[in-house]
Amino acid sequence: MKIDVVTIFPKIVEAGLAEGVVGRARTAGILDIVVHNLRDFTTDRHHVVDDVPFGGGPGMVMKPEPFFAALNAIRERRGSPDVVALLSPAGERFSQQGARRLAAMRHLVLLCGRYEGIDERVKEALATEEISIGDYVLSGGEVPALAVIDAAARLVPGVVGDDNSVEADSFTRGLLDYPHYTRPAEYEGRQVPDVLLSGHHAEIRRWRRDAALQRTRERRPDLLASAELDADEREWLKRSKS
Ligand code: JBZ
Repeated sequence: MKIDVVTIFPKIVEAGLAEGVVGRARTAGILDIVVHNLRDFTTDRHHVVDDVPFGGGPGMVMKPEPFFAALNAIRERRGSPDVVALLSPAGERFSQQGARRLAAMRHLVLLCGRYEGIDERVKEALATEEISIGDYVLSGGEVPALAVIDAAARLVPGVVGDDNSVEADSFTRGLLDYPHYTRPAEYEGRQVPDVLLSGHHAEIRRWRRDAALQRTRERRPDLLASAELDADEREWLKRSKS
């Protein structure tokens, strides 16, 4: 999978992509990610990327020309992308379903904004979509871009070493995860549930399934509506309703 990121803070983005699962997949050649400095696509001596807003008002707006030049360079050097996503508070909320859709693309471009916003013509003429990671105020699109890359990349075959671990992930089935424990079996007076030490694999599976369902109902009941539940799980929820 090819990904290009356009930003005025390439070091922030590179740092977020250098380690962990994504870093390893880059080294292994499974992910071909290039981070571009937007200032490299300016033509003035001072590499200015922003300007005052037409109509007045506070703050600065990112100029369109550097983004257009960056996209032209990406098309020439890297080919035509399938998706050009602008990270923006006005975008569609990113979700695991959105991650699955992007993970199936061959070439993705992510445009990061800063300042008060980006000239609307970048959205109109360059972006094929706008993505937001959630309702909180951020100072730029770099952290959202890293979140989108991480979520999508994990779903690309070979990026996560163990397919079983992706399959087991919370949200793969639309439920919260069950509680995890490792040694020691007792720590500061807190015991690991006996069933997990019992070696009874069927009972362990059942305990984990019930714990995941209980937790999801308590903390994220909204998830149950669209979770992939089998007949047993629906029955357990019905029976255990308190
Ligand atoms: C995002 C100006 O650049 C920004 C500012 C806030 C922001 C983004 C880009 S993307 N918030 C989000 O994902 O919600």
